[in-house]
Amino acid sequence: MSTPVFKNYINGQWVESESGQTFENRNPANTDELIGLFQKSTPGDVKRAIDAAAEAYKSWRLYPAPKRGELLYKLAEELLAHKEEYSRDMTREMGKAISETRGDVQEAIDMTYYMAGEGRRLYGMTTPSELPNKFNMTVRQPLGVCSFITPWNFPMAIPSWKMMPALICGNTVVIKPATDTPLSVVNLFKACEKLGIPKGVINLVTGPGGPLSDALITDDRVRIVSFTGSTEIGRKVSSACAAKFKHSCLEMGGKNVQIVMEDADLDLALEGALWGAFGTTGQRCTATSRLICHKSVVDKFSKMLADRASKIKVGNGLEDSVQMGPCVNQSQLDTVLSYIEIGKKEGAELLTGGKRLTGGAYDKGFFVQPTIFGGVKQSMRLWREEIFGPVLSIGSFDTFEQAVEMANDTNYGLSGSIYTRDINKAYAAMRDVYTGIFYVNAPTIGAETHLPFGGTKDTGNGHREAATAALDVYSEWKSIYVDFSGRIQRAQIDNQ
Ligand code: UN1
Repeated sequence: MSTPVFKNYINGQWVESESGQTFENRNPANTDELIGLFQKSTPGDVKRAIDAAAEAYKSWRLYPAPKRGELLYKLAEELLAHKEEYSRDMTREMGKAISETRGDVQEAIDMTYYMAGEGRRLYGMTTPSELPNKFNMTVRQPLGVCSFITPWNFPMAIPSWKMMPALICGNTVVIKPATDTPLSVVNLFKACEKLGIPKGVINLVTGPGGPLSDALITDDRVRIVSFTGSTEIGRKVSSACAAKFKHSCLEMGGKNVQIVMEDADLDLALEGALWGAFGTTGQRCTATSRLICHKSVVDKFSKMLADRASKIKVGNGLEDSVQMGPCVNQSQLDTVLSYIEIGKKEGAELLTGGKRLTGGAYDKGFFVQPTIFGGVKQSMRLWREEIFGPVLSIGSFDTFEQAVEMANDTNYGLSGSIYTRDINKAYAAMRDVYTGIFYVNAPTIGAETHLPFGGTKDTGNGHREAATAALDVYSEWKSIYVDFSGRIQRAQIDNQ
């Protein structure tokens, strides 16, 4: 069978890059499997995509929002109809278990339905004027062209978190998906293509970051850049946007903690920790990376965890019984293995895992064992740095106050969780752990699309994705004053 070649989508057409070059997308569970060739685009391709988006914006912003919502509603139906196919493609290009890629596509569907409904809301306010015979209101206005640089860990969900609110607000879009997972965004665009979204409203350009990302950020016509990825790259995006006063919406790293109190239901906390730490091979911004236990239960709980983690079935995510897929690529695997070495050198105790999986089919993919370190101290790199892989670090505490101090002892602030039966401690933790997302008796992963998603400190830049919070990212307030008095009235001066 010949290898499929996928194109860019610019101004309503599937087109090749002007470079005439492509790059390979291979299955991380079996690198012999070539999924397809994708366009290795150039800044010139990006410029054409922005040209199209800028032109389409002129009429899309005037297209009634409820009608934009109808298109999104149809898109959600289309995604639903193709859910299984898109999920299988996603597992092939990204590696996570099929049950999880179904969840990823479902998250895109949920977001699309949700934003479709917003087409009939997009509420502003009316408020009294301080002057007689004058009417005041606020309306949301779109920004213009939006650039999206999206990650590989949620290949369809995260692009949809950005695209759907942007579209419903009346913006146009250029998206550059991660090089490891372009097929899922191609699938999203294929679904869009059938619905009659006007040409130029959505545009897709594939290829490695660097010059492409620069072109997406620096073009004067781009009003906002939304990026999900590492804090290191996010910092560069932020500075480049700041130089031109563009908006940026950044979702970056995490070092999420699960707190296990002495009164916790340990069986429940165990299921939460396993799912939080090893779901998606630990490659979620929300993954449980640190687990802190009351000292009276830490030994028992660590043993329970190590025992269960060692039994997790690792393999090709398309097999139903597989619970954990591979790392997404060689460099991610290398990072994980290097942190395992760092952990050992720092003196943490390796409780389970710690090795690359080899032999048979494992040799063709980027598989690593679910890994747990005990005795992790706050000074260690294992505690402080985001690993983005299936490595869990366990520490212990004496008092609740110490647990909160430890939970907050990180540069990041995305998600956190507490397992306890003590309602007072649960409420205190809800208030005092400084994150954008917090769970009680549930793992650190699993955010729903109608609540704001994002984090504090180095995780974000104050914005939130999803929910109505996303509308605040993709629209700007306009305050409108209508004076029907027929005379000049001067605010703050003659309002008698
Ligand atoms: C991410 O890891 O970047 O809350 C997104 C969750 C998912 C989204 C994670 N719904 O774990």
